[in-house]
Amino acid sequence: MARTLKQHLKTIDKELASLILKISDSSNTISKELPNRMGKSDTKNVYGETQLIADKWADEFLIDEFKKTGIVKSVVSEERSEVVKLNKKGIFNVTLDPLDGSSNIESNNMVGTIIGIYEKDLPTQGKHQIAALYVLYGPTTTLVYTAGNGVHEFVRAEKAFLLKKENIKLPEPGILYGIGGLRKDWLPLFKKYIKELEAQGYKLRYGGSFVGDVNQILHYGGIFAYPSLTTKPDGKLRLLVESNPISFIIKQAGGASTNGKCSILEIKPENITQRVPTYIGNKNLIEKLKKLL
Ligand code: P6P
Repeated sequence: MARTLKQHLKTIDKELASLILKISDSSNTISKELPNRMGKSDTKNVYGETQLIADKWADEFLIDEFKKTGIVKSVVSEERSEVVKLNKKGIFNVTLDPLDGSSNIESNNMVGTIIGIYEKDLPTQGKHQIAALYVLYGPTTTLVYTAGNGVHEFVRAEKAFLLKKENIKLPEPGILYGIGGLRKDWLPLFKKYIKELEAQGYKLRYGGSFVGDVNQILHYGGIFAYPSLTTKPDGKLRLLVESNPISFIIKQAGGASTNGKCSILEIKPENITQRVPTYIGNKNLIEKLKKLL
């Protein structure tokens, strides 16, 4: 039988393993609860986006789960405007996007939970992550994690998450591209770059959830971007809770990320809610793009 997540985590720090395992258990509750948490709430998040009932519930549920571990010191969540202090004696500081792509729930498309784990206090550069993971609620529930020891994917079976793929590397040269924002608002040089990819036969795959779209790049190779737009120079994705954890995972899978100038993991955050133009995928594609931009 395939190794379980619990067995796989024996290779890393015990406390960190217990936190990742706790998150995997919590994700089972989330996938069960989604059908009961449909619809819009009457509040907006700090980004001015209407919060779905599922967004708020998943946020409260996960933050409560973190508190109960006793080892999480603080949480930065997409659904909160301030750092949430949990346990003074906690070891880990966590970034959280409870339900990335939650607008997809209505149409039963990909949604996922994105988590970054630090020992250093937040906000700090993404390169200080000691682990990152995401759970994808799709036809199956899968969990992808790195603790700086490569990227490993598990699929939720009856009693446990079972190892599906270990030490995942982005396939070269990759076959997909997925780009957010309106094409008419892309910067001219970026439009030129995408035209070249299309001429080379790259296929468009865009599902409206960062975590679902990047999971495709992890499996098939290529590039995902929510680029700088003429209307939104910083794009849409949040540096701390979306782009940093995913950039860490993709780097561990042999890929790269950039905001157009430097690796996303090097960016010194000015605040916990800042957005960042996000280009992420195969190293050769990112290098080519950086030269162009
Ligand atoms: P658009 C989801 O709300 C999200 O933050 C990312 O998961 C996703 O990549 C992006 O927004 C989708 O944005 O403009 O295509 O709806």
